[in-house]
Formats: sequence, structure tokens, C-alpha cells
Amino acid sequence: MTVAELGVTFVGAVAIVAELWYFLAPRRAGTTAVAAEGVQEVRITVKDGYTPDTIVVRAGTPVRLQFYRDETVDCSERVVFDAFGINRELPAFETTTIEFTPTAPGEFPFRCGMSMLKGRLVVEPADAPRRADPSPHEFHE
Ligand SMILES: [Cu+2]
Repeated sequence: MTVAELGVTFVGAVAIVAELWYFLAPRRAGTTAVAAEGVQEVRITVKDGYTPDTIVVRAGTPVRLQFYRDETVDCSERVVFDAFGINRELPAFETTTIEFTPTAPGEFPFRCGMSMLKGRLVVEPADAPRRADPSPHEFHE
């Protein structure tokens, strides 16, 4: 093989490994809450939907979600977490704090008052290993 051929082979091998890693590495789309002072806090921007729209937390530790509503569109004026009995108004251009403690693992959808905007709260078991934050392209499918 010439040096050029070796180079091409090497680049090809790296691409294959990178691809395998990308598809096989364990991961879960979403934003992992940052735990500080015993609270798992996540800021969510409400504008044409929820960003991030998937929030990963652990069971048994209080969760503090800070919804900043960056629009006046009627659609997003309420946020509802059916599983937690939460139905709150989100005033425009303000941050609304919602706090609760998920006790059991599972996936819990949240939505606007009309169920048009959707997000989900992924509650992992309390002893789950902490995952690294995934890259931003995984927030939306
Ligand atoms: Cu809506």
C-alpha cells in the first residue's frame, strides 16, 4: 500500500468506529437536571414548544423546573403535568417555578393546556448512574 492508501484506510476505519460509537453508545436524549443544594433544577424556554422538551431527573430528589415563557401565544399559557396534578399558568416573559418530587421512575408527559405542545419528564431510579448531557442535536427528533 502507498502512504495515500494507508491514509484513506485509516480515515475509513476512524469513521466506522465513530459511527459504531454513535449508534451503540448508551444514551438518552434530553437534558439531565443539574443537582445543586439537593434540588434538580432545569430551565425550560417556552416558545413554539418546550426547549428542552425532554428532561431527565432522578426519583426521590426534589425537582425545580423554571419555565420561561418567551411568547404571548395563547397556546402556551398553561403547562400541565397530569401525573403530578400540576396545572399552572405561565405569564408571558416571566419565569414560573414549578417544584415537586417524583417518587417513582417512569416517563411522564407534560403539555400545554390544549395538548398541542408536548414534552416529557424522564424519571430514572434514584440509584441510576448519572449520564453525561447529550449533544443538542438529540433534543428534537
Ligand atoms: Cu396549546
